[in-house]
Amino acid sequence: ATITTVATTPFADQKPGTSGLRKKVPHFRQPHYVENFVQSIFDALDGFAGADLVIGGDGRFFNRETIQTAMKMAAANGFGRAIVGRGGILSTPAASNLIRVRGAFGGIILSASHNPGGPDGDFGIKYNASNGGPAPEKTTDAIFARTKSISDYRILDAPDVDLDAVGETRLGDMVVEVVDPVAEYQALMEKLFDFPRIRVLFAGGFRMTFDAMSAVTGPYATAILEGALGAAPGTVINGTPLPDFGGHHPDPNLVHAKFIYDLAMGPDAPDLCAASDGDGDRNLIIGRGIFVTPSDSLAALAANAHLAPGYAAGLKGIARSMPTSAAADRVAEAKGLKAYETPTGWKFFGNLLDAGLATICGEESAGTGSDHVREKDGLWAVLLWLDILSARKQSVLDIMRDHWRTYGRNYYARHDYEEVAAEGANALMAGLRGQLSTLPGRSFGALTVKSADDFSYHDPVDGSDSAHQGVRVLFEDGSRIVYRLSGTGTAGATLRVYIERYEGDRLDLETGEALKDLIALSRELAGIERHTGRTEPSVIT
Ligand code: VG1
Ligand code: CO
Repeated sequence: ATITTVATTPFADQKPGTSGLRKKVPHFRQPHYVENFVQSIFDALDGFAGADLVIGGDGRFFNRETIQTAMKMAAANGFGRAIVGRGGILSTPAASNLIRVRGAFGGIILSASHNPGGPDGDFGIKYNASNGGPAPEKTTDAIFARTKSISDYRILDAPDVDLDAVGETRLGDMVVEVVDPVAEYQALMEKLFDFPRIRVLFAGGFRMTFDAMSAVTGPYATAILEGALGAAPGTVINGTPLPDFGGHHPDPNLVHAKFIYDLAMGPDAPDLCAASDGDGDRNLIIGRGIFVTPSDSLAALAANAHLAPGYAAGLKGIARSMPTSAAADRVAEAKGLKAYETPTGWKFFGNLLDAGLATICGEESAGTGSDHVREKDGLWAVLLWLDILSARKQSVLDIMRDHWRTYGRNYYARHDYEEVAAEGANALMAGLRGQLSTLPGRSFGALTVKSADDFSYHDPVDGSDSAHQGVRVLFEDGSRIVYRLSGTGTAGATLRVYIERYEGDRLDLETGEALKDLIALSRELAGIERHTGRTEPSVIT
């Protein structure tokens, strides 16, 4: 096979967002678009000659084609081996694990996560470093800089590789190794959790429904829950990954996973309902009669993690993204652990995990994970819940009630205003930033603003600074409203408004009721209707 150098010109819009480059499929299918980005990744890296590269994705439309392109380019650029999931499948946490256990130089993960797939759906490419985690901003900035000056890329002229047979083949001088996407991941889970104890739980009649949303976790959940743990056949629903996710949004929230919410609230509710997203890094946890907000789930997992063998020695620290509720901070405080607050996006947890400063991390967007990999991990969170349930022999509802009695309750909601005009969204954020100096001391009904700022983060490990990570309005009583624009959308802008109130002993309120005045104020303060034309959010999570 020969290496071809192809002349190209830059695309202006290849700036990686919160989690890599995400665009509509037709956008990615423009000639040279994928190649430019992949070559820019390689050009931003150093010293990978002869090294291993993990490649895989969530199975969505355009996954296989892009893997072929990425493999041929990796071969032409001098990688020694590509490790690829069978069928092109690797969940994001499984890819992170594979990079780590194989000592790979890095990995290319193809996913647009919870966004819809198909010929007109979304697609994405991101690069993960040798620690298994999303490339830090220093690297994504270098990749972006390269996309703006690229003039050619290198690709091997060779026929496509068969992705469906496990084993080794060659692509020029590079070995292509197709691996079982589940095996290494399952082995890791068996190390972290008490599988025999969870088997006893299921054998005792514990019932569960796991909605894989026709996305990547199907094979993992089926092998682990129904296979290794003995959950009843049919526990995993929508377990076959489909290129278009069956036409649904593979987003495990109360809107797109309404089916399991209704199931959990219904008369024949299983003990546990759960779901994961397109690429397998998010999780939704609903016990019989109780939806556990992701922020609460992080707190409860941190409080109980020591019950699982992998965390029996206790935690080193707890990290959460800034918009995530402070429920986890209360657990950290009670346990004498350090709590970290990072900008949105898993890439900011990497340094804390690498340095041994934090063990468990989480985001309000249904992402929870630990130092076992360097991505959030949907199935891991479900298994940790199962391990805790099997150890405590209590229901999810009882565990959460007990948690709130111990730590108090952070009522929390996120209101998303999706696909609004970018101009209005930017004007709204500018308007908020303009109010930062005059807000402190102002009162709105019973609420008085204590402070207001635009969140910036100083990384305690590498000393880097990240500014403009979201506007925070903090009130005297500990309540807060946070505003930021999404960095993962592919159409227009999405405004996210995060609303939180802490209650020490009013533990049984309905969330909408508990947050009512803050919700009204969130709209008024930012002029949401004036700037976006919207009177109500499109999604509440
Ligand atoms: C969203 C979430 C963020 C998450 C990111 C990637 O980003 O808010 O918490 O890390 O998606 O998750 P944004 O910029 O749209 O708010 V995933 O599962 O899409 O890889
Ligand atoms: Co995801």
